[in-house]
Amino acid sequence: MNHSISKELFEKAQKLIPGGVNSPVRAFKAVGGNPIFIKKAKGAHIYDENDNQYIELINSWGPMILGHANEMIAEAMQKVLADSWSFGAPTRREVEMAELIIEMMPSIEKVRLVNSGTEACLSAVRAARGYTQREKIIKFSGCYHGHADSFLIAAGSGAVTFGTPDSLGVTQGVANDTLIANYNDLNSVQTLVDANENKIAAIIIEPVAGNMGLVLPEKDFLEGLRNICDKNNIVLIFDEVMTGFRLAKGGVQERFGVKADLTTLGKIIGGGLPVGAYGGKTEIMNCIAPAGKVYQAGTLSGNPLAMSAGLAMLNYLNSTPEVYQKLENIGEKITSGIQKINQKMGLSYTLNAVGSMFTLFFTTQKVFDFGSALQCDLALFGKYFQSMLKKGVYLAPSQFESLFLSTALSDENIAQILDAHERSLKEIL
Ligand code: KE4
Repeated sequence: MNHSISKELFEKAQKLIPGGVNSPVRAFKAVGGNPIFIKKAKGAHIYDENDNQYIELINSWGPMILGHANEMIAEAMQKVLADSWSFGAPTRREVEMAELIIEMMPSIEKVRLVNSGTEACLSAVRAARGYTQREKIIKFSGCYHGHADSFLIAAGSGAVTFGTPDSLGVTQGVANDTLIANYNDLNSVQTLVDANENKIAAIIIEPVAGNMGLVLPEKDFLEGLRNICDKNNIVLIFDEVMTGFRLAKGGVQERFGVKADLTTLGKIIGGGLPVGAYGGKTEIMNCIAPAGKVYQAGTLSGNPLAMSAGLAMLNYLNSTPEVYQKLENIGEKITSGIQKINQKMGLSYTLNAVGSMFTLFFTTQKVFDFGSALQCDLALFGKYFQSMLKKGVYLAPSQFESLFLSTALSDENIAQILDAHERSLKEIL
């Protein structure tokens, strides 16, 4: 494949933009080589600047669940352009969006719209701190909630009392209020809660984790968190930025039957435009200004153009329940096809999957938390990624990411993906 234009653009971009990209994962650092620059996309395909075609398994990291350039969403945006698209004042569409989110996610009684998943998560934590008048939070290693300072924290030496910054520019002062637990390990949570009695405002978690590769909650893990939060008056925040409206109409909470006190949303909610949201119990959300004393604001929050795209997306998902069975079927066809090929080749790589999300881990060990995900052979993953790219299949450029399927994937696309998978394994092993 000729990637000459992407290469040229990347050289220029690196002189103008840090690392040549506007978000680190796009730089292909984890898989080597230069990133490809996307020119356009339609349905299940994306095209780079040299017009190479790829079958798309990232879908903008989740939002394009109906495939690219969906006509219904495009039309919804075109309809409003003539009426202007940003006012910085309340609009009807924001009320409709709030009503729809509350209908689709029953644990959400009140909701605030923002512009990204990061903003949703940092605001939800601030709301929990304001509501409980407590300062510390617990997050889980391997979970990602955006790039707010409080989340860029690793387990520190004083692990039960404070974390340590995981990024330059994050202060120890901030890190002191973030504690790190292990995914699927309730004891690690209980230990932190016992050592910080009445000091923990919130536990924030990806209820199905996608940012260490896909990791599922083990039986009773989420219920266990719910119980710990109820017993200790801690706000349980489910970060459903990836899973909301994807794993079910009501996200993980519907699929697994455990309700959060606050939920954060993003990606699909904007139909591909920048939208995030956080919401939950009325008594917590009423702490948010101007109803309460927790300040949070945003020039483009609830932006009317983004609302038109998001409303078209969510109204479709809300009124077409069969779309979720279609996503399950597509996910099942791809993952069972991969497993069959691996078994035929005598390979037992771990594949974690749920609905339209999955990760093939280059380890034969079970992957149930960040420590086990780190066992993967990252060099081999890099070779696999590049081999699949050459065969026209566009995967997430990191072992520690989930793939996101869309309803636009046809049986023919799936056959092409499986053929590329088999040929790539033969090439790299
Ligand atoms: P944004 O600020 O990127 O919209 O959302 C942050 C976020 C919050 N919570 C979860 C569970 C997320 O997955 C994300 C963002 N996801 C990454 C993919 N791992 C976005 C891709 C990127 O960083 O470029």
